[in-house]
Amino acid sequence: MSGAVNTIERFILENQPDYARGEFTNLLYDIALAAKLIAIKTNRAGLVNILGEVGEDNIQGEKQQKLDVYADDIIFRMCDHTGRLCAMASEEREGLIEIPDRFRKGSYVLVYDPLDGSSNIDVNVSIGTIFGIFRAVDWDLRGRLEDVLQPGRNMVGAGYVLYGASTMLVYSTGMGVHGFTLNPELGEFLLSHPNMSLPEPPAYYSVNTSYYRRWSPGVQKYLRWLQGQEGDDPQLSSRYIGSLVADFHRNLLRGGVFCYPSEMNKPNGKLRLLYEAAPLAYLVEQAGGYATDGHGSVLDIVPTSIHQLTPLFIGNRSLVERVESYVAEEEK
Ligand code: FDP
Repeated sequence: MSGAVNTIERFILENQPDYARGEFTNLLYDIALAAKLIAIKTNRAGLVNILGEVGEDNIQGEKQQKLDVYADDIIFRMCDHTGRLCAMASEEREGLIEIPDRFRKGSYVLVYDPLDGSSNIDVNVSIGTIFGIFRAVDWDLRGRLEDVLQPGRNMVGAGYVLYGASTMLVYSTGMGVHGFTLNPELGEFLLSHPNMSLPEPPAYYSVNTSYYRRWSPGVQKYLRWLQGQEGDDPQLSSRYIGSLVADFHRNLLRGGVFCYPSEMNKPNGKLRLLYEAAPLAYLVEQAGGYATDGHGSVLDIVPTSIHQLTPLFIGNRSLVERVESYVAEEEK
């Protein structure tokens, strides 16, 4: 074999700043290990169903867990006792997740969606985990709500894991976006996509067009522009999986825009700001792109609650900025 094998552990270690104490680096390892455990389970999703439905006992007499609950539990248990975090927030849990009193607390905060795209789990379509990392607001105190309610702009790292034809972990700590593919024989994430950036010209737009009638006139006009009906044709093709991580990943590799706009009866759309939109907005900026809620950068929105929703348009800057101008035009 020629050349060095660049594992995620090696890459993270080699890229940590000289002053690093290892706390942040080790947190990334913890997430990578949780991702491997979740990947093992998602790869067996069909088999698990054959062996027993959710809610029934499996052959060991244990209760079968839903995959998203399982993924949440793995991440929580991987991170609760390490002394690296002072708080967490998860899509699967209502309130702030405090570090149990019996454990030392750390100075970082983890927000995560353990298994995004849950409607795709049972049909063997790609799903993913999304995460974002903040520094605690006050390092001396145990975790408080204000530690998680920070704008995406304050993130010190973010990433996702895609459980697809292969498992990939893509992350950034503010020095570019790097992708690793899980080698199942080695059980290691290997560097496969260094320095990812959104290609130009972009190839795709991704949106659930069946909601067209529920959008504002500005967003409807934007869709027509994406389709080349408004002149200045961006020459895009359409792809929509309906799994945010998978749609985002494809567009990161090929160039494009993913949209989940607000709707007449859903003024803030469907996606969650803190642990879905903001981490991907952080990544997309690192890859040279942009994410907006239609009015301004998603990274500047200060959350007021853990499960807050936001409209999302994310991808190549040239495509995303156009929606802001159409929305501004309609609001004049
Ligand atoms: P899901 O409902 O399957 O969990 O985050 C929610 C999400 O998936 C995203 O992954 C996905 O992009 C979106 O919802 C799909 O929503 P629609 O079915 O309304 O298009």
